[in-house]
Amino acid sequence: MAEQLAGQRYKVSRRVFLKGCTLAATALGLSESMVPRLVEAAVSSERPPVVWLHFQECTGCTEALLRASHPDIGRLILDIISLDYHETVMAGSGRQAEKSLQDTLDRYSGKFVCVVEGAIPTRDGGIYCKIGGRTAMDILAEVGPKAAAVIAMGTCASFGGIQAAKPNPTGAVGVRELLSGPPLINIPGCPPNPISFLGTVLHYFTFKRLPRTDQMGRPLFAYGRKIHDQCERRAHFDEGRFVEQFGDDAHRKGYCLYKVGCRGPGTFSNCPAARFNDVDVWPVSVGHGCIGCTEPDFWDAMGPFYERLPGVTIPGSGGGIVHDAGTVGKAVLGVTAAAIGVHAAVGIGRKLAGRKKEEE
Ligand code: FSX
Ligand code: SF4
Ligand code: F3S
Repeated sequence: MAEQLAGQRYKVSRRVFLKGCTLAATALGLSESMVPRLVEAAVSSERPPVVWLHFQECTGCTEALLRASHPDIGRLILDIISLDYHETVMAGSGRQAEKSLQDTLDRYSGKFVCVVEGAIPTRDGGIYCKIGGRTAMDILAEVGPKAAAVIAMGTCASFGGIQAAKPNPTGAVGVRELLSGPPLINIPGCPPNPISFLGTVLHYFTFKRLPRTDQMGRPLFAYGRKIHDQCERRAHFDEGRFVEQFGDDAHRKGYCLYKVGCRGPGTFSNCPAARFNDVDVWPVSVGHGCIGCTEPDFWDAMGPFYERLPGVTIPGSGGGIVHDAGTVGKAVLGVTAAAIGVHAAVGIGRKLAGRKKEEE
């Protein structure tokens, strides 16, 4: 297996391969003993090809994946998925690109995975997003039903995103509004965390089905818990220590950002545990509140972003403490366990990286 991993077909090293699979297994909540199964599925010749469609979006989802300063994770994803069509990274263009899409649809009908990035404008016959002379609506209507599974990558493809913000001039919608038939999963976030995508893909390759989801179609492994219940500033919230203004003393001390607009109490995502990039940060850790980018209609529903999220009881505000001490204790323990889980995986990756350097 080691030779095979480091071998001809894969551009990433065995170390990166194992690190990525370990990270994905941890994010999925699988035990370390499952890593070999994920690796086996990732190197299998039976992996379905992937067709990656770009519609109405900023390409931030692909950028986040490719420029993750976990650069290895981006490379690993491109290695694991057999990418037959992706308008941003493919070498072909024009008619050649369109032909490669048609060839994939002909050869792998019912077998490929379709990833959609971006919303689909539906007003005026869908004319606000056209590729190769065809509307995004037409392309999705042709490609989507032929896919074995569809992954809506990012908040735009999941729920319409900023394009769908009021007054939604182009009639932008997410994939689920237009497509029924193949199993569909949403990986929201603007942009989403590459780990959530990697975990979903490896789950699909390994178990031949998409992971379990919530009512919004988001995988529970990544979107099953509130940001607020995993946040490292939660103790400050519970003790009533808040930033009142950006730049004040409380801000410098790292207190809770709820009063300056943090949407963590109303947002479901794994950001505090998965974090972004090799420098291990996420919005709250660098001093800005969560703006709820994984939630449907967040541009409208979560704003104004710098005012308090309504409907949250603040400890010591006269409304009583939100949880009793036991519940808080369990929540904090849960947070710590989740954070340790993912960071242990990152640690394993780093140790492997260190060992590799020593060997070199
Ligand atoms: Fe949307 Fe993705 Fe936000 Fe951008 O492609 S989720 S605008 S980061 O890029 O679709
Ligand atoms: Fe963290 Fe925001 Fe919750 Fe405060 S309100 S504990 S900063 S998620
Ligand atoms: Fe988005 Fe909030 Fe995470 S803004 S990136 S869901 S911390």
